[in-house]
Parts: sequence; structure tokens; C-alpha cells
Amino acid sequence: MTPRPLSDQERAARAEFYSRIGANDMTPLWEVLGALVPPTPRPVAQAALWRYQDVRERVMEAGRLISAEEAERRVLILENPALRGQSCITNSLYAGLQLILPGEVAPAHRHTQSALRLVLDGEGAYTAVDGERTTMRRGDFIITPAWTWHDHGNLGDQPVVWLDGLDIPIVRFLDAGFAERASESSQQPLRPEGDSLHRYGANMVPVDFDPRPADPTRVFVYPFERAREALRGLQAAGQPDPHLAHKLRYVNPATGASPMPTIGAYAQLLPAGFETRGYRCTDGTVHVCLQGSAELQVGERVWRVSENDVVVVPSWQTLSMRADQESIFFSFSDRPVQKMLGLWREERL
Ligand code: GTQ
Repeated sequence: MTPRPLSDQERAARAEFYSRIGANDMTPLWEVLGALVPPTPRPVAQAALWRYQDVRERVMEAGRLISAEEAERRVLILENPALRGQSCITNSLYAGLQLILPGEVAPAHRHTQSALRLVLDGEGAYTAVDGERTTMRRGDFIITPAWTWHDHGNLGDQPVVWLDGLDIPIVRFLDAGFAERASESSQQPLRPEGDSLHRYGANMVPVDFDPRPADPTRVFVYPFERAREALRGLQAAGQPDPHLAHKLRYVNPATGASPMPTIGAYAQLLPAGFETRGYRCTDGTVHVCLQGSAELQVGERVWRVSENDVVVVPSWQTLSMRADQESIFFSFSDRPVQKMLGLWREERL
């Protein structure tokens, strides 16, 4: 409905009323209803691209300014250009590039925020989660569920960089954040490397293991090698989806739910030359190119992306992807939250 034109007198009477009720900490709904209850999502966040080639050197510079120990976590936050100062890449998600240099330790702590890592660059680092270490290899997807102890270290001779994804904005929104530092900076290994994959990640679980539906997964590393092999198998079988090509969702193997309750993660393969049709969904999504190169169109913007580039696509913006070569993308979003709340929608164009 188009608003009826107001006389100067009516306008003045309303303005005077609004200012008077302002003193009672009240404001009229009818001035903001359209923005509060929009017909379709109106994200403030913008689509944005961080080219690894452009930001890698900035991350290395941070390594000369501050140690991992002093920083606790030496991370450059990827801030959505429309949300500067808020430490977030979408309304609900945080992302950052973390650097750990040879010999360094990022000390053990735990927090109610859930975190994922996607290893991008360098070899020789590990992440320890509740007493088990995992060697970080490029493309590996590693999680630290809420309130698990975690520390990172670099036993190799190269700088190692990974992308962090956390639900920091969700936990902040809910004012439910707790954190604590461990007394020792590195956790003592309690189990051998690979233990959680053996117990929970081989299509079996310990015979008396009985997780609740919302429990995070005990498998905390999803090796890239396995994801790539699965995707290549799908490609060999043919019939890519017109909107998604070959796209898989990472799961908690014991429940089929997302690895962590607040963040969903996905791996996608686009065959060489394949172009997806336009697709949009309500979960603002962070995409990372792990292999190959592609052109991504988000709304009116077109970007050519290659390995380790990060692209954020806000809610309800149309994405299409065209691969120059066989390409693999990792992505993460708040989709499990939206699904649990009955809010999630998608549209295939
Ligand atoms: O590695 O524990 O990017 O606690 C932000 C907060 C990483 C981490 C971040 C964190 C971490």
C-alpha cells in the first residue's frame, strides 16, 4: 500500500508524538514495519571476495608483528565490507585467516562458540581437540565443537594458514558466551592421532555409544583426501545437479546431523566447463575454492576465483558458478540453525 500524502500539520503532529514517546523508550511500529517484516530477506551483508593472492602477504606480515602466544590466536578477521567493525562475514558467522609459524603454539582454551578450520596453506601444523592431535593437511575440514579444549601448534618448517569459521555472532546475539584458558598451553595427548576416526569415522561407532540428536560429532577431522575421492566418484557416475553440480554435506556420522549444531559444511565439485543455474537460499554462505578455478556470479557481480580465494554470498542472493577446470569448493553456513527453526528456504532458478 502506498502511503497517503500527509499534510504539514499531520506530519508535525506525528513527529511531536514520536519525540514525546521517545522519552518513554517507545517508537511507532508503523514507521518500521516494512523493514522489520520484509517480503523477502534484505541482508545488510554484501557479497564479497578475498583473493588469497592479495591477502596472504598481509597474514605473513601479522606474523612479524605479534607471536601466536601473545595474540592467543593470530588471526586476521574477514569482515564483511557492509558490516565493518562487527567481526563478522555474515550476520551469523565469523571467518578469519589464522597463521601459525614454525615452532609456535596457540595456547589451549575452550569456549562455547563452535569453530571449524579449513586448512589452506603450508604443512606441519596440528590442532588438538580434547586431548587428540590431528595433523593439518590442505583442504582438511577440522572442527572444535563448543566447550572442547583446543590448541594449535606448528612442528614443521613452514608457515601454516587456515580459514577459521565460528558461530561467534550467533553466540553473541544470544549472550551465551563463556571461555577459559587452560593452565598448560599445549594439551597432553590422551589418545593417539587418528583415534576418533577409528572409533567414530569408519561407518561404525563403539557398541555402547548412544549420542543425543544435537550432540556434536566425535569425528573432528574430515580429511580432504576422502572428500575429494567421494566427489570424484560422483563425477565419474555422471549426472551433475543443474544447480549444485556434485555437492555433499558433511555430517556427524553417528547421527546424520551437521557436525556441529550451529554450522553446516559442504563440499562441491564442478566438472570442467560446467555451469550451474542460478540458485539462492536463506543461509548466507562462505565459499572457499580448494581446487581449480571458476567464475562466480553473485547477483550482478562476477568474480574469477582460484585456489584459497574466499567468497561470501549473503542470504537470498543468486549464485551461479562456472568452472574453467574441474573445481572443488568448500562452504559453510548457518543452515542447520535455520532448518531447526523451520526458516530455511531455497529457490532454484
Ligand atoms: O582457534 O580457537 O579465529 O578462539 C577466533 C577465536 C580462532 C581458535 C578464531 C578462536 C579461535
